[in-house]
Amino acid sequence: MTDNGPSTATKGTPVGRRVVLGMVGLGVVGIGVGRQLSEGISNTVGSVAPGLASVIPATGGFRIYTVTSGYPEMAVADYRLTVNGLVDRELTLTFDDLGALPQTGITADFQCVTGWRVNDVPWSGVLLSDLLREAGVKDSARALRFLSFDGAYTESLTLEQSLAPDVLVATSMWGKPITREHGGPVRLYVVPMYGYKSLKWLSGIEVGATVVPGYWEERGYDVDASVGESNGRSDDPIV
Ligand SMILES: Nc1nc2c(c(=O)[nH]1)N[C@H]1C(S)=C(S)[C@@H](COP(=O)(O)O)O[C@H]1N2
Ligand SMILES: [Mo]
Repeated sequence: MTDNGPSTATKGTPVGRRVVLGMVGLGVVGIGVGRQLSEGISNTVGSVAPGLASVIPATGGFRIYTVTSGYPEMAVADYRLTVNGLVDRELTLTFDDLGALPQTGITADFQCVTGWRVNDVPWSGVLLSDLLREAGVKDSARALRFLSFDGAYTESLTLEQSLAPDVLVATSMWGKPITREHGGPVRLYVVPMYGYKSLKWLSGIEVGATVVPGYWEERGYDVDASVGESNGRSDDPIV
């Protein structure tokens, strides 16, 4: 019972999601139910009034999601990102290798398809387009598939979406290393799309010929997750 994610009550709500939504309505951090019950972590913030969740420094208004029973842990020294498939050069990058590539900072809102938004989050890391230039994308490539070292979550983008100037392989958030709960050491941040595109605990990028729908997309969410133009929502665009 630890399914969390982008569900809304109107669309194929996974088991467990409503429970979590009920808690976040009270301002509780929306962490996995199993972890919460077994470790009681969110109970420490359980009495915060609605709207005050942003005062919790650990999450700053984010609700922490995982589709597994916890948050995978990876020491920075052990971190590897593989880039393979339809590329000229397959890459296996360490965290330091990522740091040696051109660094880009992006400050933008983060919007989950369930309705919560965190304004003006500063991220930095390597633009996905810069990474793809390193690898060299073959002419036949049309899509990217992203893998998480949680062993369960996947995501997708078209090649065109991947080359946008606001899609980041992020290594820092709010000027600090990305925490384990937020998907550290490395996660995606896809500015123009709902949060489910921003895969946490990024471990692999497969360049391919066709889009392979990701975890929530296999469960009914739109493959094109543009904010305000997908999933039947009309949120303001993210700028
Ligand atoms: N690996 C993984 N990545 C994930 C998710 C997840 O459950 N597992 N949830 C997604 C969803 S639905 C959202 S809104 C954001 C939430 O990011 P946060 O947990 O840092 O708040 O992560 C996205 N990336
Ligand atoms: Mo989400």
